[in-house]
Amino acid sequence: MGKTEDYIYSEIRKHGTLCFPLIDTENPIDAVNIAKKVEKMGASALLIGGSSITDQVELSEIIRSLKKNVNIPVILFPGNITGVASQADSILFMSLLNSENPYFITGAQALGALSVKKYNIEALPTGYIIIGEGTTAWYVGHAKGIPFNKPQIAIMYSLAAQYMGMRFLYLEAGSGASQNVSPSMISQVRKYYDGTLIVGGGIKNAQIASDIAKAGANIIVVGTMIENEENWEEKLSMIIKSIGND
Ligand code: 1GP
Repeated sequence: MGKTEDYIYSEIRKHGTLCFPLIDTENPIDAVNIAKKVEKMGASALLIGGSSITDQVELSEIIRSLKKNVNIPVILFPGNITGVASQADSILFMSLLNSENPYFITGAQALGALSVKKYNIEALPTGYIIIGEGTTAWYVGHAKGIPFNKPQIAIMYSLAAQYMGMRFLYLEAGSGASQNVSPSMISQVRKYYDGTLIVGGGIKNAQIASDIAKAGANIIVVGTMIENEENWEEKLSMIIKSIGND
């Protein structure tokens, strides 16, 4: 097991549910500033990614400056092979399990694997499941979105992920989703899936975050709220306080 994975488990033991802010890489100066702030607030790691990354050289530069300025791990969250960049500590090495296009299940993974090896990035084996429809991740990933009110289907995919050896499972409502994954679906998946449960999409306040944490998520991901809300610092700080046990 690699260094980031060990660190994540030890953080979960210490603090309960963790927050991984998703950093927008379009604006490098902002990325470093935001990273410094979220680290101070108690974020446990940074996720770097999105479906619109096209410039891997620029992405590596941003990660290099993030690494100079923060101590928490920088984890890639790739939407495609262009999301694999040097300098990162680790990568959510994801298979979009409910995609209808094999490219997003194993194709991109095969194309990106040698870069992960070459850059010596720690791979975190992750099953990625998209809940609902209409978001960018759903569209780009050709996902057959699991209806929000069908927890049984989410359970089936989650168990399949576990039996295939995926130690992380990401329940994704999609960036900026109007509806987050429901605490009820999360708690039902939690009863079956033994690994580390990540939940993201539409988490924009402490109430939602706390309900999701209580339902059994180990990690919550917050992206759009940081980009869109003027008082994001106050809100993120409340989110982090609401999910942890310290
Ligand atoms: C998107 O789950 C992440 O992949 C974060 O979603 O942008 O809605 O916070 P938001």
